[in-house]
Amino acid sequence: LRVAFEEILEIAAKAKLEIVGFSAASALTEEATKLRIWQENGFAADMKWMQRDPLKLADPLHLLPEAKSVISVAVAYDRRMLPSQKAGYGRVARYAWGKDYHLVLKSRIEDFAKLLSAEFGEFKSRSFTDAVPLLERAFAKNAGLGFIGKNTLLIKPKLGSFTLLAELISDLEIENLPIQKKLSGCGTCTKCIKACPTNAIKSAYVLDANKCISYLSIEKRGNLSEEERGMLGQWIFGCDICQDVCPYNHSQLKQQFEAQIPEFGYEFGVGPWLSLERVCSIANNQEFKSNFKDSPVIRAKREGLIRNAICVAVNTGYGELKPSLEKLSLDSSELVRDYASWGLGRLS
Ligand code: B12
Ligand code: SF4
Ligand code: SF4
Repeated sequence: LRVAFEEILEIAAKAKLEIVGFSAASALTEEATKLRIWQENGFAADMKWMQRDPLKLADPLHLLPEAKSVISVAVAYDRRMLPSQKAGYGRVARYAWGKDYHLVLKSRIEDFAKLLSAEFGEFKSRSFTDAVPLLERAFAKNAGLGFIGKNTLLIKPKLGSFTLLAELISDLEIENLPIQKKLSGCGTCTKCIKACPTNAIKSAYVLDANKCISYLSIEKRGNLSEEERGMLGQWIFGCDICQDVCPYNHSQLKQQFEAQIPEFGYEFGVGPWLSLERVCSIANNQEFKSNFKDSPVIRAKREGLIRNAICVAVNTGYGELKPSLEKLSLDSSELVRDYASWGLGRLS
């Protein structure tokens, strides 16, 4: 099925998707090589899904053999000024302030696909956001949505990097594609590399996940070393430091919430700060799931989030958490018990 890109843009606008670009559904061999080097350096840490064959991660045909195009979409999330820090709270990265994007953005893309098929007839497609074995940023960059910054994030001039990516891979052949404008990049700036408190950005464009607070607080299961516990600082879930310092994001911080997807506003989720007491009072996995079923925070699991909360309490000297830690030292989870005892020791 052949369709002109202008027609797709019109339908995307109806689906309330404004930042949309197109690229061919073919393997990105150069990117696959960079990914292989990254894997060989051990920078994927324990993320099994990032240790897959690089040629697969760089090739959308593995996801849809009939694919002809990748429609990439970027959506801004909550860019309001950060409300000031409260004692006894851990900081949450912006992308996780509101409702879970895996739910909201995925269904937006699916609605978009339905509108397309209502207009053009049936076609083969699959939609994804984040949870996909594909180099989403590389495809978004090739689709003209932005450039890759030295912090490895996709940056769109005039919008910054506080965006989430999604894509519709389909057998639509997209015609009349405009010639892409050459985007400016980072230039001589190295602010993100210098600001990263754990030196996780090894060199421009290369991130070692083992050292990234986002990895440690969200993806890493089980125990953290003594050093890693300190590395979390005040972050209970994710980290925004290498984006907060980026000049492309500065003019983007707003007083008012103006996002395409209202559910990304912090009123729809856990917000910028999570109470350490609240996290430590979650009695079991079921209660954890019902508390966070609509939030990206669910990814950390109960044990992980309590572990992080105790680290934040220790890192910020929040002794008021001790009564909760007393209770947790009798918890059914060994990891939680260990962290509770460690926290009690450190806060005494
Ligand atoms: C694994 C993963 C992580 C890991 C590893 C991050 C990383 N940089 O690789 C961890 C858990 C640390 C992580 C953290 C975050 N993540 Co994440 N993550 C992913 C995931 C699943 C895969 C990323 C990936 O492919 N990594 C592998 C490396 C090799 O890829 P890469 O860094 O893009 O490498 C390319 C370039 O850097 C370049 N390159 C590599 N080496 C070299 C060398 C030179 C010299 C040059 C020029 C280029 C170059 O080529 C590579 C191949 O294209 C994607 C979703 C997806 N399926 O793509 C989301 C994704 C990248 N994450 C996202 C987000 C929001 C985050 C966080 C901001 C969340 C937070 N606030 O805590 C942080 C940001 C940390 C950071 N600075 O990157 C968004 C980013 C949106 C955007 N605007 O870019 C994505 C796209 C999810 C989504 N659908 O929106 N994430
Ligand atoms: S997310 Fe935080 S820890 Fe990870 S690279 Fe950026 S500043 Fe460093
Ligand atoms: S802080 Fe500077 S170097 Fe880092 S991504 Fe932004 S512009 Fe690029």
